Amino acid sequence: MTSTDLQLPLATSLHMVNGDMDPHALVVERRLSHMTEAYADSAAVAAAADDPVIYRAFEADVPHEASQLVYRTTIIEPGRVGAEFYMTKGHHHVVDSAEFYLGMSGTGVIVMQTRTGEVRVEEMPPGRAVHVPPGWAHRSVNVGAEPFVFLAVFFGNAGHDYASIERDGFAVRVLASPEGYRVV
Ligand code: M6P
Ligand code: ZN
Repeated sequence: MTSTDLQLPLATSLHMVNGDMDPHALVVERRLSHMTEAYADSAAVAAAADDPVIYRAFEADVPHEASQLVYRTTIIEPGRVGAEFYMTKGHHHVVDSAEFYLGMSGTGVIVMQTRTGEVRVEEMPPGRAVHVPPGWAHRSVNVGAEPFVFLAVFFGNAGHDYASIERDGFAVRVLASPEGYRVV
């Protein structure tokens, strides 16, 4: 096999504060209307004006195949729906497999939960890495006043399984409190 049979290395520039990725192949944008079921306070969902963007993600041009490492930066805007901070939908992987997270800027936490209901919450300040083991659903939450930006790396064949989280939710919520946030 010659080197021309191989995929070429890919280099991208990640902006450590605003999460931009150059070049990127895909942008995910989720507004409140895409995830109304995620928030506990349905009156606050109904009262929210202008269907705000909750988060965006930039993905590098890596094939979604086994043996590949796909990576995304995600930018969660600061804000709340009622007392609940802006957050990602959250998902399991279709193929149980690990994910690597790295906090880049802002103040956020990652909520992880097994299918039997065990929960762990980790803070992700800039420079903090979290290994999400296979079998743990994961959701990220912006608990600060600035955008929360992080890097996520996952296997190309992982797949996103949203259905079980849409149906059952997470066992805990991250709410505003006088100390900043509380997990209830
Ligand atoms: C992180 C990773 C991605 C995920 C994104 C948004 O970047 O976990 O795989 O797509 O957050 O989260 P979600 O897919 O749950 O909306
Ligand atoms: Zn994932």
